[in-house]
Amino acid sequence: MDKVIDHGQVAEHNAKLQQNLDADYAALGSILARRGQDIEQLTAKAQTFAVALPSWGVGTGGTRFARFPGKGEPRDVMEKLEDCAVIHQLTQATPTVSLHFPWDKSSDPAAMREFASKHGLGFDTVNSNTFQDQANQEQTYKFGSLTANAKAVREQAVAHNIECIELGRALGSKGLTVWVGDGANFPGQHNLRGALERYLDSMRDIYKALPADWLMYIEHKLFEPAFYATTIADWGTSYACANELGPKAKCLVDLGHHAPNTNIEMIVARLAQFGKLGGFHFNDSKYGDDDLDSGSINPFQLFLIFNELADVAQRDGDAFKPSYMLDQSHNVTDPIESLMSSAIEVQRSFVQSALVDRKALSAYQENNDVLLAAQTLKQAFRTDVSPILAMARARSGAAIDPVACYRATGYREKQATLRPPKAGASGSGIV
Ligand SMILES: [Mn+2]
Repeated sequence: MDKVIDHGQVAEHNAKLQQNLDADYAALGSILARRGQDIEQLTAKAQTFAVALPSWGVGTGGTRFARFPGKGEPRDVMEKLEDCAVIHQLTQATPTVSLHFPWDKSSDPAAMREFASKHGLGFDTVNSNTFQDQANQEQTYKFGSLTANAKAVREQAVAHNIECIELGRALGSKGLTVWVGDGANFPGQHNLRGALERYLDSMRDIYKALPADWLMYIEHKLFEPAFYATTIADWGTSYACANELGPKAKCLVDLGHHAPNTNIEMIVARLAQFGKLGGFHFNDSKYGDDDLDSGSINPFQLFLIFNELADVAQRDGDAFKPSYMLDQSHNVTDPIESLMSSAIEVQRSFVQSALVDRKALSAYQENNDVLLAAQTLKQAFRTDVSPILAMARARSGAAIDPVACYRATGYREKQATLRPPKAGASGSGIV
């Protein structure tokens, strides 16, 4: 398999760190053994973890105010795939890429498939975009897309989503994520119930076009760009719509798309209980939809979400396979470094959730031993599983310290020469 980074450079980097890692791993192994946990099992589990990369995340995202692009950013979808290949090579935790159309529309999908498979990458769910107008587009989405009053606008938005399914099919994707910014900025702007009725009518047309083995993910978001009433604002609306549409429609939870202090792990539990939890867009936020790096603000929340997922896995076994994707905007960091660190943070929560003694937790809950129930979770969360994550990477051929290894390769500096800025480079917005 081709590598973007020379394999020898990764091996050289790992050789320098292996001895210290072995010592840290042995020390953690003894701590876990005293708790009756087998570090080897946890490492094997860590090696199974996978989260999809957003193609739009490898470029600087920017905010509503400005965008300050970095050097050597990808200018088209093939260069985005190249950066994704670096992230996967150094972490072995990101084997798929989620594309966004029309940003990633290519005249040569065969070349994309070939590059991806040569670098061990596959294609995750595809994302449609009816939240901005494209050049030469007939109808405008200024007053909505799937919910618009005008039939011609709705038809254009539906046709775009169906085209996304076709583009995804050609690449081996198995799902379509639909997020719309539709809503109202003023009371009275539109009929609240009418907008949702039109949304459902449009979504039914898209649903009909889903291949048999595809899922449709409904992504809700509290606000922005509609600041008064967003049509799909919350998990309740998302759940009701997924139910209306049918078994191939599921709900997608983007961590940043909630009001501050919302109990997101409880939303996860509810959606899982009723069979509608489809997947996640991981990121973090302090105020609104900040799209900060996963686990950078509230790592305990991320852990508690994975604790709920571990509970579901215990009940339903391997049948439960939610889709995991990072969805972040990188404004002041190198996007490759942020995505590698974030993939590892999500993987960290995944491994920490496996440390929870579920039998003990159930017993404490049964006996109303509140303190020890809470401490059972806290003990797992406080355990530094970094040596497990690093060992999983070393054994999978990735880098023990991905950011340090990446910096040592000089990849970004090289791209700054190879990728001079060009007009009309593809977008890297956020959703
Ligand atoms: Mn999202």
